[in-house]
Amino acid sequence: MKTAFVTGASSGFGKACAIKLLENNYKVVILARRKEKLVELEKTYKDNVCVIACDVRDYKAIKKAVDNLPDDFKTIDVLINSAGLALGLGEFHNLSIEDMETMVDTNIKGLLYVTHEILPRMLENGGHIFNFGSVAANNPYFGGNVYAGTKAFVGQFSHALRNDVRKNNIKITDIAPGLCKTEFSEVRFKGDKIAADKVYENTKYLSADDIADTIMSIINLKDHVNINRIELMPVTQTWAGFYIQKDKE
Ligand code: NDP
Ligand code: 8X3
Repeated sequence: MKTAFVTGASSGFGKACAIKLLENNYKVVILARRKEKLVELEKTYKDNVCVIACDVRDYKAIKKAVDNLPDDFKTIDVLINSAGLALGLGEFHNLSIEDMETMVDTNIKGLLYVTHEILPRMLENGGHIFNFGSVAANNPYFGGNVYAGTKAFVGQFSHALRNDVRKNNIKITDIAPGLCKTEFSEVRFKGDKIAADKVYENTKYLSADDIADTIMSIINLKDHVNINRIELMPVTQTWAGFYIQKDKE
């Protein structure tokens, strides 16, 4: 039986991926801050689940949790770095320092902390790391600023890291989704459900299950195939083009 380690497993993509992996006969370590949400999964999948209630921004806690994984969860075959968030959708100069730091600390440093501790467990037998980037990394939009920058980091880090571990049979995939309904917008708009619902109003968006299906099909590719980066959007979503300020002659 293979083992996966999934961050952000209390909601959205992480949760959907954890369930998909469990349904496909994986043991899964599920990590997020909200223990009560993780325990729900544990109730269903019992011994095949190992719960870690932890903040990815806390390096010492991550290291301790990984160092103390139960014996039958110690060798990790698949790491899914899904923990992440956007805060706000306004001008950078109006973004609070706290929100800026939360995005950088979670999306960049948290992902690095987890990867740094899990990667050594893949060096001998190989493995597959999925990092959640975003369409925001390469498609600038108003208010994306810091969030988009963190996701560009994820994309570049994912590519760069491949060079370090090519000899170890470790695959790395930057998965970059577009519009997908999860808790993402509720978090971005700080619990304003009306603003969050507006994002998905009257259109067809991706589901977290679409993303989990995509990851599962990439996992099931032949051993010698690495998908470096996959960007996916609903059919309803395309690009907005350039804006030109017209009152500046
Ligand atoms: P959700 O808000 O539904 O899930 C985010 C998950 O991250 C939750 O499980 C949350 O758990 C966890 N998380 C957040 N902060 C921390 C932290 N400090 N420590 C540990 N866990 C944390 O969003 P999505 O599932 O949609 O997002 C998953 C990833 O995909 C994110 O990186 C996001 O940026 C990216 N993404 C999302 C898109 C979308 O449209 N939904 C599109 C493109 C990329 P808890 O609060 O319990 O800690
Ligand atoms: C989430 C998708 O377009 O809101 O990464 O940035 S978007």
